[in-house]
Formats: sequence, C-alpha cells, structure tokens
Amino acid sequence: MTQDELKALVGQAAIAYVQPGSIVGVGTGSTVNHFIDALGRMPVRVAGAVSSSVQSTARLKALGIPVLEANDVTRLGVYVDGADEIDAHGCMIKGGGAALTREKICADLADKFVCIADESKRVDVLGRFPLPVEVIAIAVAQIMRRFAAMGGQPSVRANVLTDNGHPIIDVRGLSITDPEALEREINQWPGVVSVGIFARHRADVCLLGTSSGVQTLT
Ligand code: ABF
Repeated sequence: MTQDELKALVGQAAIAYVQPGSIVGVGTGSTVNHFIDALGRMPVRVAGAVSSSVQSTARLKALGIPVLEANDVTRLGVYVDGADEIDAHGCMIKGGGAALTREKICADLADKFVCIADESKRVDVLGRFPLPVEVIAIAVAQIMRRFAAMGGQPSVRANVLTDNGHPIIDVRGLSITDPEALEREINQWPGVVSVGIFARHRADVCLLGTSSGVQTLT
C-alpha cells in the first residue's frame, strides 16, 4: 500500500472513536484530511468540530460540517490528529504542518487524544524529524543560540507564518531521549509560543497504518 493509502486507512479507522452527534476535535495535515473526509461520510454526522487550523477549517466547511471555536466548548470527547513522529510511549513530534500551537490547545480540551499515522512516523527515539518551535519574531536569534548551545542545528522555516502570525524555527540534530523534560525546558524560554514536542499531553491511542492493517497502540 502507498503511504497515502495507509493514511486513508487510519483516517477512516479513527471514526470508531467519534460519537455521532458530538463535537469532535480535528487536527491538521494530510492524514487528518482523510479523517475529515471520513467525517463527511458518517451516516449520522457529528454536530460540529473544533479545528486546529485554517486549512482543516476550510475542508470541514466544504463538507458542511459546522466549525466551532475552542472558546465555544468546555471539553471534547476526542481529538484526532496526525504526527511527524511518535514513539512507543505516545510522545510525538508535531508541527511539520505549522499548526502545533492550535493543535496543543485543541488537544488540551480533549478527554482522549487519538493519533493517526502511517508506519513511517513510528520511531524509537524522537528527533530525526526537525523539531518545530513557534516563536515570537523578536526572540528568533536568541532561541536559535539556545538550540545551537545544546547541539542542535536551528533554521527559520522559509516563507511560513503560522495561523497566529508567528515564525517557526526547525531544529535538526536533536536526539530527544527525555521528551517531557525537553518540552518543559523549552516551554519556559522567553519568546517560545509552543514547542512541537507532545509529551506532557501525549496520544492516548495511536492508530498506525501498516501494510498488514491498522495497529492500535495504547
Ligand atoms: C499535524 O500532522 C502536524 O502536527 C504534523 O506535522 C502533521 C503530520 O502531517 P501528515 O499527516 O501530513 O504527515 O498534526
């Protein structure tokens, strides 16, 4: 199966976690796009969705699925999102799609975080994928110096501002053996909006698309 077919497989499989008539949290990316399309095929649809990006909002609205703001809800039963990397503990690198901050906000509202990913995203140690960090523009140089001091190779993502209007730094060369500790450390640096390590709030379930079917990892 192609990578896109594996993404479609898990996008459809995630529907099993969605209560018809509920409000669902929706992430961002090509795998999530398959999930959104599957939402559109539900015989009894969701009442609405809280979206993590302008991109996902547009796709939901095109299917006639009402989109609510995060401030419009107090809790979400489930949040479904992709990842750039996921380890055996459900810790993830996210943010390749530049939506990491709103993804963390939406995930924070959810009782269950369901990660959907193809098998290429499964790693033993996080960090092969460049770590995305959303930052306040005036702090870019100092934050890059901090990453260089820990052995990383930071670069500003060219021609990208997030939906919140901020630049992103991508950091190569990190071997993230303690994701939760590194997330806590980076979160406190002045100028960091959010870091693309999802360890403090990791996935509760990972639906991994493999050539032999969907593996459910908890
Ligand atoms: C999103 O899913 C991002 O955090 C992450 O970068 C992306 C993965 O993209 P794709 O599903 O297109 O591989 O949540």
